[in-house]
Amino acid sequence: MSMPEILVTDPFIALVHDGLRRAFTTHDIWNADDVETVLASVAGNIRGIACGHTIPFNPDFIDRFPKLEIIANFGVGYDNIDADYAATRNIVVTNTPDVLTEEVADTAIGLMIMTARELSASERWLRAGNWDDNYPLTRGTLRGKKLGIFGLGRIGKAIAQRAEAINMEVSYHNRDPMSDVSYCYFATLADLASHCDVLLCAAPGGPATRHIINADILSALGPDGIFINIGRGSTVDESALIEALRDGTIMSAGLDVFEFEPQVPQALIDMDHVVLLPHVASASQHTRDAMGQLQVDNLVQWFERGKPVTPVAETPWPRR
Ligand code: NAP
Ligand code: 8YV
Repeated sequence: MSMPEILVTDPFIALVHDGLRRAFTTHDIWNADDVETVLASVAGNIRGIACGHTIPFNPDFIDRFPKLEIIANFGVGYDNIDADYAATRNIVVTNTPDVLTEEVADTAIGLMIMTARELSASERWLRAGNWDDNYPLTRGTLRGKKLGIFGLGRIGKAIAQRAEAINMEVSYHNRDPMSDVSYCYFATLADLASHCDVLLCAAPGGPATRHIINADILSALGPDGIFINIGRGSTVDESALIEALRDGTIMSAGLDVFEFEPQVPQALIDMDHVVLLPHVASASQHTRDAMGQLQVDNLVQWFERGKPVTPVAETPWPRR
């Protein structure tokens, strides 16, 4: 029997490519000289796609694959995929939840401490041979500070647990309050920002959250406020953030994600009081292997047993 044909859109870790090649006939476009030529010859036979964040899966792109059954994303965030449209075509979308939660939460806490205590800048100071002059005492501290989490989901909750362990008071904003936590809930992001000292975004991207962190929210956070983003860059109006950092509307920011990755505005790079990471929150070998295995498992389970492991909410399994 012939193996199902799978399109591979991104340069994944070896574990993913090896796992896919064992089970499927794979067509790679991430390294193709002419992607259009590859797509023209194989799109009609493609039944599954292994994707990352490089291609937007909008209706036009999805419709190029008439036999498509499943889109398996590498990552828990899938704002790159129009999952509502995929549902109308009976295509299952899968992501990689849970296996990265603890790693991302560790990174979020690390980024928050780095930002409040200027650890990147003080290391640059040492490397520049300046130890003879004491590094200036930091204005920022987490002592006695309140953490406001925008997006208290799997990752947000793991961050909250860690924040409690370092004695921060935690509150949050989601669209709806959660019944299984005792943290203070704010029905609006503006009220959360006014209440907290550190505003941390662990929310998904997509149209519902685009630019939700704007000049008004940053102004509500205030001149002693710190903004941390581990969620998605699209949630922030990056121009408004740059302005707020320039004019002291907020004190500082720690960013793992950006609006137009991999581009990082020069204005941010030129600022010494912000901490900038290249979207590495889940990027340990351990966690990326677990994500990759789950992506492969979703495709294999679908074609062997007709049952995805981790379908997203828009394309539940069994189908409604
Ligand atoms: P999750 O469990 O689905 O949590 C998302 C939370 O955001 C939920 O509590 C949800 O609550 C809230 N939310 C969603 N839309 C909202 C809106 N419009 N307004 C207010 N709250 C909203 O997802 P997760 O596993 O924690 O992952 C969260 C996100 O982290 C991912 O989508 C991804 O973008 C990002 N991420 C980044 C990295 C990185 O490398 N930096 C790594 C992994 C994940 P309600 O539904 O009640 O509103
Ligand atoms: C990955 C992420 O860096 O899971 C997510 O949503 O943003 C990260 O874990 C990304 O998916 C790999 O490109």
